[in-house]
Amino acid sequence: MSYRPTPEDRFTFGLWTVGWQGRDPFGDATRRALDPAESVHRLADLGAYGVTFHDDDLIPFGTAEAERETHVKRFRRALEETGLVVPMATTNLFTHPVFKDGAFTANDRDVRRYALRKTIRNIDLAVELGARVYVAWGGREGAESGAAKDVGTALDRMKEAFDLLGQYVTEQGYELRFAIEPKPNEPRGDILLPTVGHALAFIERLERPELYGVNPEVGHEQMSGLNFPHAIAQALWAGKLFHIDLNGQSGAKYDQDLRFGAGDLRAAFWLVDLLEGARWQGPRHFDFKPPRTEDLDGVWASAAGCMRNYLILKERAAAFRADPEVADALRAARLDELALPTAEDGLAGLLADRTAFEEFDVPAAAARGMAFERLDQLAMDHLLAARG
Ligand code: XLS
Ligand code: MN
Ligand code: MN
Repeated sequence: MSYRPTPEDRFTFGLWTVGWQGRDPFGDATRRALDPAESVHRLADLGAYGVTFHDDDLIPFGTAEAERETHVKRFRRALEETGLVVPMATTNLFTHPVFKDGAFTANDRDVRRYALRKTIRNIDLAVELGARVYVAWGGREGAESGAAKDVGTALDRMKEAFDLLGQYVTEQGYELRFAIEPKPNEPRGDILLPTVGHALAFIERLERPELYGVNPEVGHEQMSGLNFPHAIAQALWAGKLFHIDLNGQSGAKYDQDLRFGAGDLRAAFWLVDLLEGARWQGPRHFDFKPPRTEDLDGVWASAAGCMRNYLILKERAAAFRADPEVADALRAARLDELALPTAEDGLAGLLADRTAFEEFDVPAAAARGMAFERLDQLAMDHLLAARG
C-alpha cells in the first residue's frame, strides 16, 4: 500500500497548525509566518481535503473593516484553485490580552459581550465559507487561584453564551452545529470543562442540546491521564462526536501537539480502529504543532506524517479485524457475550432466576480466565506488522 492520502480520506488541517511559528513561553518564533493561501496550496499538494481556521488566522486581529474582504478573497481564491473545503471554523478568544481572564466567563461583563460579538462575526464568515461545525475551545476560561473564579456562576455565564450562540444560528437559519473542545489546563492553570465527560454533562443543561457536541483532542484527554479512545467511544455512544482533533502526546505533561501517531502509538491504533469501525463520517482533522526545531520543509514533512500514520494505522486495524485468529480470540474473550442484554427476561425474571444468585457458582466464575492477553498480543503483532 502506498499510504498516499487523497481528498477521499477527508484529512483536514487547522491553518494555525502548519502556520505555527514556534513561539513558546521560553522562546521566540523559529519560522516565518505563512500566508494562508500558501498553506492551502501546500496542503492540497500533500493530499488534504480541507482546512479550518480561527478568525485571526485569516484576518489578523485589528484589521480594518475595509481590509477584511481582501484577506477573505485571497483565501477563497486558494480554495477555488485547489478544491479544498472548509468544514469547520472557530474563534480565537485566547491570544489577545483582552481575554486574559477568559471570554464567555471573564469576570468583566464588557469582555464577555465583546467575545460573543467576535464569535458571531466569525460564525457569519464560517457559514459563508461552507463550514458545518463551529468549534469552541475556551482556553482562557479558567483560573490560577481559588477565589478568583466562582465556578458555578462562571458556568451560568458559559451556558448563557452558548444559548445565545444557539439562538443566533437558529434565527439565521444556519446549518451549523457547535463542537465544544475540552482541555484540562494550559494556558490557564485550570480550565472549565476540562474533559470530554465534563463537556457532555454541560451540553445537557443547554437550551438546545441537539446543537452542541464535542471536539475532543487526543493530547487534551491524555494530559489528564485519560484513555482517549474511551472518551471517543462515549462521545459516539452519546451521539455527540461532532468533530475531532488528532495529534500525539506522550503522557501527562504540557500540551505537546505532536504529529498524529507520535506519542502514545497504541492509543492511536485503538482510536483509528474505533473511528473506522464506527464509520466516522466527519473529517480527520489534525491539530498539531510541527516542533520548533523544524524549518518549513520539516513542517510539511510533519503534516504529511500525520496523514501517513493515520493511513498506516487504518491498514493495521483493518488487518487486525480481518484476522480469523482475532475473531477466535474475541470469542474467547467473550466480547459476543458483552453484546447480550444482561436481563432480557426483565427484572422479574432476574429476581426469579435462582441460577443468577442462590445457585450461582461464584468460585467457578471467579476462576475463569478472560483470555485478554492473547487478544492484545494479536493486536500488538498487527500494529507492529509482525502479522499479515
Ligand atoms: C488548543 C486547542 C486549539 C483549538 C482551537 O490547545 O487545541 O488549537 O483546537 O482553538
Ligand atoms: Mn493541543
Ligand atoms: Mn484542538
